[in-house]
Amino acid sequence: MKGYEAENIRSIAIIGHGSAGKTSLAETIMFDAGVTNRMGTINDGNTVMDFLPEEISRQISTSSATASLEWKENQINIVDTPGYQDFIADALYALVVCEGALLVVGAVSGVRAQTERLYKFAKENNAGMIAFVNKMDRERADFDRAIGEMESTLGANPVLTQLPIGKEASFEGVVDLLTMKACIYSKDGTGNFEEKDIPDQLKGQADEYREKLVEAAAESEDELVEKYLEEGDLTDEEILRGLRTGVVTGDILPVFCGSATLNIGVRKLLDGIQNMMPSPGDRGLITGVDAKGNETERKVSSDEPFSAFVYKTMADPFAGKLTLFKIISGSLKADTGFLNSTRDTKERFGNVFILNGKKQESVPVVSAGQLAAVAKLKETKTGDTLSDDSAPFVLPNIELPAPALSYAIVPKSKGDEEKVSAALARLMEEDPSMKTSREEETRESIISGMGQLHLEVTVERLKEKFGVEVDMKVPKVPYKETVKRSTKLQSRYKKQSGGRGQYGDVWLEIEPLSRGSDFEFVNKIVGGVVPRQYIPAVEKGVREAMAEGVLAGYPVTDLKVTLYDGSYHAVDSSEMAFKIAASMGFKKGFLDARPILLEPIVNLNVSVPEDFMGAVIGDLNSRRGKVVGMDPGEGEQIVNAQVPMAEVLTYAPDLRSMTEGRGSFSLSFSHYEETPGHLAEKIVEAAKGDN
Ligand SMILES: Nc1nc2c(ncn2[C@@H]2O[C@H](COP(=O)(O)OP(=O)(O)O)[C@@H](O)[C@H]2O)c(=O)[nH]1
Ligand SMILES: [Mg+2]
Repeated sequence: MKGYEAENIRSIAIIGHGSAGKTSLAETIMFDAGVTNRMGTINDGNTVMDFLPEEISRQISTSSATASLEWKENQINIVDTPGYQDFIADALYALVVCEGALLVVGAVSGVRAQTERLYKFAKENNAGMIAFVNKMDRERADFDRAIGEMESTLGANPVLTQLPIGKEASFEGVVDLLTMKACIYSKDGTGNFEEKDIPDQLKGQADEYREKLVEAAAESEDELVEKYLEEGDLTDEEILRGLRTGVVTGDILPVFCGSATLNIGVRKLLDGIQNMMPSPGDRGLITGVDAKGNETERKVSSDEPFSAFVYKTMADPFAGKLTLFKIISGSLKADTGFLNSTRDTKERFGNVFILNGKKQESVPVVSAGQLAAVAKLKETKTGDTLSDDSAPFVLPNIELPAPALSYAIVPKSKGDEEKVSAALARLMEEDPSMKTSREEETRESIISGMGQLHLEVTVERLKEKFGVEVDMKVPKVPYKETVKRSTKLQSRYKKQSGGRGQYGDVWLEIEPLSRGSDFEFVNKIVGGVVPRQYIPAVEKGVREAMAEGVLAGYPVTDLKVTLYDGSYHAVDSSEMAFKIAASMGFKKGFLDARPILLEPIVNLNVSVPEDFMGAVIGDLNSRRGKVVGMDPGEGEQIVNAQVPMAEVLTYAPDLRSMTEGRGSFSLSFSHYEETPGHLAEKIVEAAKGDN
């Protein structure tokens, strides 16, 4: 690959819902551009972009993949992204580094929930967009409906650049509204086409949409509007210029169509990418902060100091770590180093690569606007900014959606705990949307992620890459125990049979405290009836009993224990004896003080389209949830509720099926509340069974 200047580079994130045909389209694009000489398929598991074992076995993309190719005078970089919400992090990072987004919409499926989410994020990132209506060869393909949904659901301004010729099994090509020719593709997958006159039955429609296309081009620039109004037409160059301006400003969404697997319409799409998509410089100045934290700007140009943004990390236990980044400014030579300006550490590396899926091409230098990769960096993570040592520059990282689902993981073979946590740490390097934690209260290792599929794939990766096998379990609820009334008791621990005995004697009062008060220990001993040196042992005995739990093995909270009387033996008393007396006494008193179980309550914010509101609220009621408020959002409602954690451990898949994938939610801990009696009984029973 020769070195291209920024204005001749197009970096495109291919986005859209799962199964729209993004990976297949990427494969065909690479074939048409001569990168490969044979088209792989999803079914055969031999595409360039879906190369991970889990992608081949599941036939879906779980990770983004990058390829660089040459098309006419340009270099086109494509980042094929996963379409499922579970793997959205990769799609979001791709949209940060690509100026352009290619929105793939299935001709049968139309616009889906995930299409909407990704479209919205692409807009927020000022990506210039064009759309490709794919699978025109499929049964029930409906081009017009797909266009209608772009307007109504996405709120986009679709501008047709083509009309499909035929559909379903008889789909054979497109009318190119730019050249006003019919392009009839050969059906052998070569992507070759013949230019013919527009068929009679499409002529009227073609004229109508040609006019709309020229109007849309004219409207994006004042100069073009004037000319169009005066002369009634624009030259081909002017039309392309106008369309490109409309794409860069985000005012229009030019639409192409075809079939990825039959290689129909893809060459025309590549021309469209080259002619209409923004180049890296079209984003204008890039704003970040310098070493002192002051706002500063960079021009996308090789003349500026080096800076780059890391959009992907691939961890391979054998080949080592590969870091993928987009060069914002300056250039980078092989066998040098840079500053990780986010972490303020220097990194060194050998080769600089340009990627085609997992294939690496080593290049001597890369410059502004390029996507490239280096291997074996020590500290760099996805979302970091890299800079020239002498000119630190830091871009903000993106905010990923909060994890939606958690599981406890248990190694299949005992003793693998450390191996598992080391492997998880490595996986987190490449997957910023995965989180791990240790729940001290339930003594479980937890992994949290975007959804069921995400966590299942994570567990698969543990096995594939690191050879550790784990089971996923619904995590335990961190219940707590407390009491509802006060009680007083004496507890005497005495062993006096030969030799030195044991003697400790305490009088304790146990009183409930309000929620969230934790624990208070009060010493009211007067006159040394319990000698001073034994008091800490008494408190320790109580604390140990509390940590172990009395009712069902959950930690005790929200109460006060007062030591108000006792007695001792000059020879037999010891710290140990007082600790045991206190611990036994506490347990006895606790059971006498109307013990209850407390359960964690979470704040749940659910975003749903209006149509699903009723179902979601009804479901929350059946989960013992209380709706505390509703905020109208854009075309949707946000339901704020408080729900017992025990009822929403698997809310992610449930909400998904309840809302056809269109609902999303976030969850945070709120407070503890008494568990209703009948449920508490069951939990106590279950705890007895465990022991
Ligand atoms: N008939 C037909 N099938 C397609 C087309 N594009 C993709 N597919 C099939 O649709 C499925 C999903 O494709 P894939 O490329 O994995 O979609 P992605 O999830 O968007 O990457 C695969 O079985 C493909 O073979 C197309 O244009 N026509
Ligand atoms: Mg895919």
